[in-house]
Amino acid sequence: MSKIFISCALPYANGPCHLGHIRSTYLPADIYARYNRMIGNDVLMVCATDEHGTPIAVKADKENKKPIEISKRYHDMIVRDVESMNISLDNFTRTTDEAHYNIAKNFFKDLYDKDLIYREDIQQLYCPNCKKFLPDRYVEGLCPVCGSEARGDHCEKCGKALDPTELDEPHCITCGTTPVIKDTFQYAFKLSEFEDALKEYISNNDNLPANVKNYASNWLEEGLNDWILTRDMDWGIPVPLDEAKGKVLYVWIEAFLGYISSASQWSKQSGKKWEEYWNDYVVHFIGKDIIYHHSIFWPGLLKAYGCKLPDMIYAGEFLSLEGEKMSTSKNWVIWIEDFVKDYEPDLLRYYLTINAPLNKDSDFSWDDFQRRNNDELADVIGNFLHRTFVFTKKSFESKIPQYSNPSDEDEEFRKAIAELPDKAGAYIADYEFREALLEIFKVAKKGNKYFNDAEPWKAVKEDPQKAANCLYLSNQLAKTLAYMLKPFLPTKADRIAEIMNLGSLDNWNDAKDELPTGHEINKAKPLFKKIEDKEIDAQKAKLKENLTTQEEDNMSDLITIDQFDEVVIKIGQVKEAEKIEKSDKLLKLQVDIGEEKPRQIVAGLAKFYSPEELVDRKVCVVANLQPAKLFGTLSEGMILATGESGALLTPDVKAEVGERIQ
Ligand code: B3M
Ligand code: ZN
Repeated sequence: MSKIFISCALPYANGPCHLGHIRSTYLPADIYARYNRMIGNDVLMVCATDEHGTPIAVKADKENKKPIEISKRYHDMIVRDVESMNISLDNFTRTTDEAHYNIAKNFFKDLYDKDLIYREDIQQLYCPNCKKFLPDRYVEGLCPVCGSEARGDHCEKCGKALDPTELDEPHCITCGTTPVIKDTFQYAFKLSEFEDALKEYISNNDNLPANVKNYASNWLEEGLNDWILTRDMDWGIPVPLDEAKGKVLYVWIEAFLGYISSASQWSKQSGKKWEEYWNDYVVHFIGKDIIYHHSIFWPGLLKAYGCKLPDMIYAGEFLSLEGEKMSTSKNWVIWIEDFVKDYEPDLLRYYLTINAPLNKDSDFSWDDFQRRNNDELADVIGNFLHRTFVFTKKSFESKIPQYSNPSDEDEEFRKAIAELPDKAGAYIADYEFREALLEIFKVAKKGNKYFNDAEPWKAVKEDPQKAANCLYLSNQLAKTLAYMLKPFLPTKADRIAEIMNLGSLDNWNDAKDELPTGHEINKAKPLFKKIEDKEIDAQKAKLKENLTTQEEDNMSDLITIDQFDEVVIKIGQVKEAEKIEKSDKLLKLQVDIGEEKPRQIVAGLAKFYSPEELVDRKVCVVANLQPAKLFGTLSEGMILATGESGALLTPDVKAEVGERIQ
């Protein structure tokens, strides 16, 4: 028996789960974990939400909330989504957990004390308008390697991990300003010292799949730079050094340690040692966009710490949706929450597994989902099971009949059933989940053909032993299918087990024992049903509708005249102006826009104008903005001014107060 440490990449707690998360990471990890438990291996499967870093901080800024409020909200949603898909994690924690903070700080200290982390004066991007450093996702621009649009920390297109200063045409994501370069200091990890060790790890590890090996060796050929491990930010784990006030650990270094903190939390609860699992066999399931981090940074850190390196890194390729790249910002996405409202999770688990091998890109399309559900799950697997159960009840009093004087066809079919557990198991053990499911499907298809050819409904009168043999074997296959489907479709497999009185399906090899003659089964209800065209049409329409509303906001930089028309800009005149206490940016203005009462508007003009300078000035006012409170003061509009210099837009003298700009 082996002990196996399985991890799923830590989802950022800045959004719920969609189909892509499930396909690339959770589902393959779950299939692998369930299978291994069934063959008697001792599995520890962990994950956590990744709650620091700019993705969450940026979202919090946008929503005017604290980062922890954002991460808690999405942590809860992610737990809900993962549970709804029946992902059998042994522990799921958070990187904001106190124990995680301690593990991360100690890890940093360990490397620092070994002189593997050093202080370095560096230059970083700084937004002169927002007056802050722009780490990672606070900046976007063009990837220096492939030229696509990229975030400051990473290019999604080519997968390269980036430093924001490398970006071409960078801009601050908060205000759009082109950042300047400013001096600061950070702490760097001597990654370059591990270049040879990493080369050896990647080239000598035959287990690593081709995509991981190829990416990693290409990057290694370019040579490794040291890796900056800290950031000037508030949100994160403080760097555990007195001289490093205001600095936090870079989210990636501590996110990796989330695997460890989740496992150690589990150890505390279970009394078992997670280290035994790590030291035996470790597999990380990740998406292909983070191969760089897992094949280079993480093994580098582990080497430095003096720990065993992962045995396997399995990287799922991308999932597109209806032939287009998924995009959460464009809402071109199917959320798990929505999916499981309409369909059982097993149907999705089936589709995402059978549709393409994990190491190839795959596409989710509603038509294809319907086709596979109807033609494969319902027509082949469901139909085979149902006719077997119904016929057993009808003609054999719900008992497994006797098998004797088998024909060649019977024996050939019996052999195919007997061979299935080892064949499918070997594929799963090799991370070839689709191949395993195809093998299972193939035998189910064979079962249908065998049943048709044997015509037990006729044979039961003309040649009762032939019918008995047919139902004996069909029930054996039904039983085998229950076991084989368990890692893939756990709920449906349990339903088959209930119908057949199999008990719990926790031992893969029990599939090999034939059910004895006389074993009684229960009345069956159909396990799979067909999905109608009109449902699929509705799903497709919903997807498009969601996109179009979002599309107007996000898809293009151009707006229509109608969209422009939604913004009501009026000529106003400042009647009163005063400073807002404790703010060096804001002024409180009373502006006449031709309405009964002047509007109170809070404007970020204090740096550029004194209150006196503004009184009586004519200005342009966005009049239909939702009121908001700034520094506790109500603001009922916006004064137009330029970003950097704060220059007011003032109309020509002839403009009348209250006139609309159009
Ligand atoms: N939080 C998610 C991602 O980039 C990132 C993974 C961390 S795994 C240690 O997909
Ligand atoms: Zn800015």
